Amino acid sequence: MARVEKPRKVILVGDGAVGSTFAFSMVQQGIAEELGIIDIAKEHVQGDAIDLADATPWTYPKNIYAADYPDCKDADLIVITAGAPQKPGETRLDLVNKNLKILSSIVEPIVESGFDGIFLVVANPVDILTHATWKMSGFPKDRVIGSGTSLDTGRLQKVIGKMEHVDPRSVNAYMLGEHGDTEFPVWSYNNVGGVKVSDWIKAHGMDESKLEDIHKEVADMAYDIINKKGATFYGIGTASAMIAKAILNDEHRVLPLSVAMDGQYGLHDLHIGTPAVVGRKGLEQIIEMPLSDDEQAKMEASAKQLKEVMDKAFK
Ligand code: 6V0
Repeated sequence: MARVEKPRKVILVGDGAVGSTFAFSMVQQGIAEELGIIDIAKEHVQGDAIDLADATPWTYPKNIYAADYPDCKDADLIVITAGAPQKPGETRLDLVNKNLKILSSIVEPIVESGFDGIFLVVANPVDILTHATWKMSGFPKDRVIGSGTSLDTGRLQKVIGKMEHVDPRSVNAYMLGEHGDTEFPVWSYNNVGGVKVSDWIKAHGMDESKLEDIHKEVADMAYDIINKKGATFYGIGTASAMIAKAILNDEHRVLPLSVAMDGQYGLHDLHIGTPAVVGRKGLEQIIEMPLSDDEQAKMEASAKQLKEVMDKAFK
């Protein structure tokens, strides 16, 4: 008799701009067989579930529905995109108090449902909300992951790829640290085909300040988009679907995620962006990148900033 696999079940909490783009990306790529959506805007979710299911005749069959917290019980993955987004002029860290309140109203009923899978946190400030999800849920560290610097790393690959005229997927580069203003590119590593970006720049007659320009362009990209159109969602919607796929398909893929520090980079008691290996069990390995002294100082400064905000917010 043919073996019938259990459908991969994802519950999305937060059906706003980021959540619905994530859901659409899941549908387009055929990731998971079942997708339940939860939001306080219940009627909107009902409409969105029907609208998303309308895409399945041309994509992949999927059971998409408006869910409620008891549906989380047997989910494999819960993706949290519920929370206020940045307004023009606001930083991600400015969102901490309102989004921690929203988060606690979500994590509690999920845990009560008997959920025993993996949390993927996307709402901002993502490093702090991931840490808070881990604390509130009482889950082991390997089953609470944040999207970290995935989007920022993708933006960096895009900018370097454009400059060097190569496919961004061929750019080996990372932004690490906080998903926010203190994030930094790892120039001691970032390369295309083994040629460091810093060497490529020199070979093309540019000076080191070009690296700073790239860093600034990447770090400011969200602000630029928010000023122009009010929100950012295609990049993170696609990046978070890719993380979901890596987890559900047991890819053992290395991605720049927000994970619990346990001495890596000399850091403890926080979640921050670093390369990590994910698969069906969640976080499988944390990779501590060799950093230059300057990059190590930036990682520490980024962690310090997160801790300061956390200490105030968790009081
Ligand atoms: P949005 O479009 O306002 O959507 C937020 C959704 O959350 C809305 O549908 C709300 O109804 C819902 N919501 C609010 N409270 C609750 C609750 N208690 N329970 C369930 N649902 C609730 O915001 P958008 O989708 O643009 O952004 C969502 C979050 O993602 C924000 O915190 C952003 O800052 C964050 N982003 C994270 C990124 C990353 O790289 N990690 C990138 C971009 C945005």
